[in-house]
Amino acid sequence: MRLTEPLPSAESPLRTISGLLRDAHRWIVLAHVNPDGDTLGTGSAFVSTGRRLGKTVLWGGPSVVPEGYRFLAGTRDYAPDLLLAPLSPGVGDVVLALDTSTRDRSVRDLAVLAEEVPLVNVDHHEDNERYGSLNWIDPSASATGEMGFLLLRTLQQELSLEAAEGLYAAIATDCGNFTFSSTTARTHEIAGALVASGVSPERMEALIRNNHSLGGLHLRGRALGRALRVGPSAAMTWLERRDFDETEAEPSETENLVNELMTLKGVLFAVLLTEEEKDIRASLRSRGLLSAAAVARSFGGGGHPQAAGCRLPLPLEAARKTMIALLEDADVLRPFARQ
Ligand SMILES: [Mn+2]
Repeated sequence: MRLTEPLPSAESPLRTISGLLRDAHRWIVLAHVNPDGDTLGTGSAFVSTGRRLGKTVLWGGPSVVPEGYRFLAGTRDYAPDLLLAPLSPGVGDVVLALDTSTRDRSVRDLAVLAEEVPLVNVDHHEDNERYGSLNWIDPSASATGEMGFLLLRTLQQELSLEAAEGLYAAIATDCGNFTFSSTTARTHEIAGALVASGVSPERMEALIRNNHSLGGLHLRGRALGRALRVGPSAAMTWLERRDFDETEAEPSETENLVNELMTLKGVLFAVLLTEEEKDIRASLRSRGLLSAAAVARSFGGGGHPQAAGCRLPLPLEAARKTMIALLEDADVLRPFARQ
């Protein structure tokens, strides 16, 4: 396929990274904590392509793969609670961190890597800490999957169907099925190339979205039933620990739930608070002037301007009050001016 945008130039990290991957004997592919479709879909594509290229490929991260993503190739060998030290990384190995903006979101012992082992950090989060020995950060990419496509295509002309499905899952989940403002012509061109190579959008939709448990549906119902408007243009809801216990829903059932709040007319900012064992996890979405990433950062979190997350070391009630106080400030919630 022909991309209308030029391929990155020779100085691009793309060429250096693909050279490293080609020369390495073993790839260690890392996903971030609480993995989502982007880190897992992109990882899956690297795992299957690496194996076809004759590499030894290990894949893992700090958490388990949520039930809903187990359709991705290679997830059966995914190592949860992965540590690098027992793998004795050395010359001939490459460690690839995908979609992981900070060291904290990766495996616990990332620091054990010796200087001769390249740590390649491929990500599209603007606030990426550039902790790799090689960093390719492209905030214009709607998903790390877009970058994965460009990388893998330099390594292998024809992607396998399972690799193409992984990349499609990564992109479709991270750009809200091609509806978020991060979606560009390049996003569609890459998705188009993946469809041309055999990916069925209908099959992917069924695998990705139509896989909730009844408990998960009830859990979402509880959150939606509590939704409230805050100030002129924000919405908020929350889930308590007992909601998970009583519905027997997996924590991953809340993925994308916060986006439901954005379907309320006039809502420019949405917050989902989830009570966890030690603190409250906040998922933030924005399509106004108030950056979700800026709010997340003010609580020690991070993300993208339109989608971000953080943790509040507070009881649920206090977390709710904190967020309401912040969102009642109407000034920061005006919509983007039309260009
Ligand atoms: Mn991502």
